[in-house]
Amino acid sequence: MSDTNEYPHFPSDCKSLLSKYLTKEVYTQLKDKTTPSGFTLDEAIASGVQNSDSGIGVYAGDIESYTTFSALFDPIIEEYHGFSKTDSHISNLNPNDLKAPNPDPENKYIVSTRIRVGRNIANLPLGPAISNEQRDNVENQVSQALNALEGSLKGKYYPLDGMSEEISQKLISDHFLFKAGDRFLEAAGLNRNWPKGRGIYHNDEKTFLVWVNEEDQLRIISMQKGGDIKEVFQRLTDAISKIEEKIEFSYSEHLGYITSCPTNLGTAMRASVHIKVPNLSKDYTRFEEITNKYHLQIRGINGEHSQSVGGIYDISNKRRLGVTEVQCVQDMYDGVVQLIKREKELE
Ligand code: ADP
Ligand code: CIR
Repeated sequence: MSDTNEYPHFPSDCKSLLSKYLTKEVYTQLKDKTTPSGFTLDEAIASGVQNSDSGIGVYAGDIESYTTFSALFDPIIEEYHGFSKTDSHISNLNPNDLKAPNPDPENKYIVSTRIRVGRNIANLPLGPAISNEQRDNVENQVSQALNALEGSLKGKYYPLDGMSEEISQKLISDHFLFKAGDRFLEAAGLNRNWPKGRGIYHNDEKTFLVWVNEEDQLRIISMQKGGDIKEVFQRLTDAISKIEEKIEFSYSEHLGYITSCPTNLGTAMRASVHIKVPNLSKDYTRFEEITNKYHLQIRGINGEHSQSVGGIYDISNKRRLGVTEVQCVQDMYDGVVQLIKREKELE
């Protein structure tokens, strides 16, 4: 991890929000501050300094990073989320408020639906600043809570440490498990002591999964084939409330659920479909017109920073903070309805 205490160099083609908002003045103002878990500005910016192709480029080491380094985080949060430092976040995880009849009952366009939230445990550092011992304690606490789940959420926790290469590769290519060695997370200190303390919990059908100690301490995931978005949301909200009976999550009135990457603050939710739009995606400008209008992000189908394969894209909500969970899923749903409509017109 770089810890230079000197204003970093950003190449002239660097477009990250870090390079935009880390002025020399802001750097000088913040460079000698530390949070209660000992996290520094140089650590917070290491990912964007080492990866000049970052979109954002910063990570928080603890909840206090967002206040200690607010001169940097506030404008980044404001630009990404359109959420100002005096706004408050509101949560709504009630699936009855979601209007989302299956937009593709014949399974022609939507390959699969996945909704995840990030969560971190209250009163502990986030991944970039957590100690090895604290990370192992998170793993114990979370795996115990998960192993006690019953009914359709019942499953098993599989630690990454000791998992065969064959099994982990299969879980990754089937879209169930996170990849190892992400360079953005590496530079942020999130891969320290890998693979210890990391793992995945899932039920037998692999419709409910929890990643442990990746970018966030928990990534709670509900997914299945096809486009029944409401069913996926219902399963997720049910799982979240069961886990919350055992574990208190880090939450603030202002920023909602606290996550290591500022793009995930608030709901920490990414609701996505893998959708086949081979015709529409040929006209990328038109494709982006629709995704921008509905506040959606386009990713490739093998996770963030990957490419599309066969005209299939990962489409998800971009807004997460200052909007409710129901609204995040509604954004994705409403945009997907339009994408399907447009794709049909082009067939
Ligand atoms: P995150 O969702 O945590 O932001 P990624 O973009 O890296 O992270 O995606 C994690 C994994 O989830 C990847 O393997 C990706 O292909 C898979 N995934 C995302 N959305 C879907 C979906 N709708 N259907 C199937 N797999 C998905
Ligand atoms: C970046 O800055 O590009 C990485 N740290 C990932 C940021 C979150 N992802 C996103 O908004 N697409």
